[in-house]
Amino acid sequence: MYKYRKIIRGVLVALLAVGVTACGTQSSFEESEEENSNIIVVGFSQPGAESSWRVALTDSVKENFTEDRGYRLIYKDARSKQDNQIRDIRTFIQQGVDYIVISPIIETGWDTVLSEAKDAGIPVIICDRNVVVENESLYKAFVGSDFKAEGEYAVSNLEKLFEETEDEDDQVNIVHIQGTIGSSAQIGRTKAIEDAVEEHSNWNIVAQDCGEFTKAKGREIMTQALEEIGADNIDVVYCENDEEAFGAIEAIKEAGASYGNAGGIKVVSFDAMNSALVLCLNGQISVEVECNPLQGPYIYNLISRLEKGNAVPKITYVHEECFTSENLTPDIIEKRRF
Ligand code: GYE
Repeated sequence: MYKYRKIIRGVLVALLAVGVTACGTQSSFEESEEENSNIIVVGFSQPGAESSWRVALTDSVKENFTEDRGYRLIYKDARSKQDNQIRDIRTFIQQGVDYIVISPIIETGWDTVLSEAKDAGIPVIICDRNVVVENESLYKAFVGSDFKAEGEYAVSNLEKLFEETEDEDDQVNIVHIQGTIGSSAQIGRTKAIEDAVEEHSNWNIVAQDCGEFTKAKGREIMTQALEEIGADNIDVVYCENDEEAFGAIEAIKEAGASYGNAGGIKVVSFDAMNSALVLCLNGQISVEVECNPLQGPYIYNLISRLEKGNAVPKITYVHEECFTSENLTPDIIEKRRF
């Protein structure tokens, strides 16, 4: 079906070319028809630009779907609203793109628009965060992170940091700054810390609020926690991304409290962007769980395979690691591309 659309578009573009170059030779017409019918159009819908992680994902996709490689990428930013994202996807369907790539803001609410894409014969790739739909045939493949595994990495490193405090009287008080509620990244990372609190009788979540994956919100939540609970009663701030961690650190500094491996509040964060790894190496952030935004090559690989008519795996998890000042080196940071 989408092949058919592509040929129609190629012919339309070629006819336009003929109109413009009515005096041109037959061979130039054939060339332009050939050229245009081979271009593969990909619509890429991002939920917003709330973090530098997301900007890195956008860049990675743009770098891979270039005209040189025979692609045209149409990029849309939904400015942090699911309604906008659904509207963007509908625009892609009307434009008759060949593929739709979506990083869904939250997991639910996609059944209708994905059915519309399926009815139009447009294959959909879900990237970064996942969707929960009634019928999984509504999308071809998912490529992104295993967020529960990321959370578990963070928890096992927290356990190491507090292994001497298994004593019931020694409480581990955690301020939990969540990401966008309902996004896969929030759901997996939250589940891991909530499960760990259940398992450790001396671990407590003393404050929990949504930081929307932004620095401003992270700072606001931490400022309030410091005021209401007091720095001496906070052992950990578990931030669901680096932006929130940067905001929380600003709030701690402002309150004149101490943090980091040397003493004070331990900061746990996700993404492991270059600038956050610098803070991890010098002990200001105690645990950094990597979330890999360089997903463009994976998506490119999936679409190339679909183009050849090959089957693709339903789920592809990107490679991710966990860093502390013990396994981090300046060399790793230098080589970091995000
Ligand atoms: O951790 C955060 C971003 O969905 C994995 O979204 C992504 C998250 C990432 O804004 O920085």
